[in-house]
Amino acid sequence: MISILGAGAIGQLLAHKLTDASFECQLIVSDTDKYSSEDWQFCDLDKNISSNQLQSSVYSDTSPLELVFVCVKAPQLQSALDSISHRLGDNSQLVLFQNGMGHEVIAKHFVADQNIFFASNTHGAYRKSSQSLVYAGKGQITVGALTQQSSPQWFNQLAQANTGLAIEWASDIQPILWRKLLINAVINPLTAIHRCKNGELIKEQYQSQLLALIDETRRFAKEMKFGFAEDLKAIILDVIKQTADNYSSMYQDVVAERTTEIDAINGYLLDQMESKQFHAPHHWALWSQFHVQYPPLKRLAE
Ligand code: KPL
Repeated sequence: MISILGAGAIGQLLAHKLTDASFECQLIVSDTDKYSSEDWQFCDLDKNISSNQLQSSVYSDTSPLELVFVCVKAPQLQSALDSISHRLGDNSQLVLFQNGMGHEVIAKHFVADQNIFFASNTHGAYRKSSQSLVYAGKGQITVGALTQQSSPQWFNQLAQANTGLAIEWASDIQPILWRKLLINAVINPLTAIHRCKNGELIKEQYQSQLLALIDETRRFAKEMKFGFAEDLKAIILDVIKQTADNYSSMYQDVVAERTTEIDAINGYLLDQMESKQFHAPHHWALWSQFHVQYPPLKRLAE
């Protein structure tokens, strides 16, 4: 049984795709979440609407959890894992889907190092309402482990199944997580600030800011000696194109007045830039612009 912690856009996308591919899976939702029925709607890439009966369980249930795809956002990671800690045992495995980096520091309090995995997702999806999901851009999911190099059995079963999720294994996940962090650090705050879909970022009015940020990010990636550095502009523009019809996760959070992943993504990046004494005026300007528009105190008052 695959358990999916969090019924946000990516949690629901996984639940639909795994259910369609006949995997036994359940959504683990907070005790306070209210869902009207077991019927969950799905709008696919061709805008066809279907529905699935998705199994769910609340945090406080007692059945043990073996394989957990952790799909809550970075700011909720600690509290969500705290809420299910009574259901985790020595063999429980956590697959962390959060944007940003460094989340193993929290996961290590709950499971052994060899049971921690990371997933880097570039599929785009957003919720139209709590049980209605729009799949808005095909991407892929790359999975890797904190400690081991070879893929576990559950991964092999998933990768071989016809889920349509384009799942791959990476023996070294760190550069993949970095690449995703750098993509998110440009796209997510810009779409939140300009309140637009990913694809609108290439409009003339946003172009100079977008290109300056991409260039600064590319130079940082080069300084970090990432193999993908020279391709970063093409990579980011391609994600914008592939997910043009999507609302980024940060856009969705600011519109719903939820705490965003700005600290886990841009905060982490700026810390790394500072520790390498990398001059990043465009990223600092983006950080300020975001916080002027969405002041932390306002977000704390939620
Ligand atoms: O990861 C994403 C996000 O919104 O967090 C992308 C790939 C940018 C899709 O919107």
